[in-house]
Amino acid sequence: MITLYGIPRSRSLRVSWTLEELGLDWRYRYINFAKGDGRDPAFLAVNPCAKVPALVEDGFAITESAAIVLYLAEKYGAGKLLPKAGSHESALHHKWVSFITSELEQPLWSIGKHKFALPQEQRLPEMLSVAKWEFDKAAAIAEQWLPESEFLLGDELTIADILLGHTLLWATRFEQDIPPKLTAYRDRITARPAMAAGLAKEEAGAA
Ligand SMILES: N[C@@H](CCC(=O)N[C@@H](CS)C(=O)NCC(=O)O)C(=O)O
Repeated sequence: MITLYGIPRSRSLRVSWTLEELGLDWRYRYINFAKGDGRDPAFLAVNPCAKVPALVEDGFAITESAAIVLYLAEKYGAGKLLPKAGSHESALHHKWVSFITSELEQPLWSIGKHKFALPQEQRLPEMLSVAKWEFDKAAAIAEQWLPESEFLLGDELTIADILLGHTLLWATRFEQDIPPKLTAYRDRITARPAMAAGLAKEEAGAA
């Protein structure tokens, strides 16, 4: 049995979306930080960092959104969602995953943290312009790298698309402009039924 611990629209959406793309059976556990779920010893045993997403599969716990979705694709993808290991496409896939989770996501998350996520006394308004400058630079590079194909690695959806699609959704949520090709890509990728299905299951679990 697979259990996903998450919060709707957080990085757990990367995982619920992947689970749905793979057609897996899974259950959801909403972590309500406001109600103290983050301090629940049972949750801390799953993720001592007290963050979401976390996934438990038959007693095996794994955390870090990118690691979770890569693991799921390797184990259950049967050739879907990942290029062949050792191929040039796989090298490019690794490049995108690193770029998305470091260069693009981190400045964006700094904006989120200093706008709303950190405790009030830890927020620094001056961080916002620095993080925006860094995010805009990374978004311009992604715009330049974006291929003409439907997906990042050609004609098939990969994990990198799920990570980039989710990160670009966050950009919109955090009120950051993104360049035109990336905007069209975001709209196309996030219109996938599997993303809607993952989000709907998380929202129902949180209701
Ligand atoms: N690098 C981690 C980041 C996890 C993370 O920061 N999750 C946020 C929600 S998207 C969280 O749980 N924040 C709660 C907190 O920091 O207290 C990943 O990709 O899974």
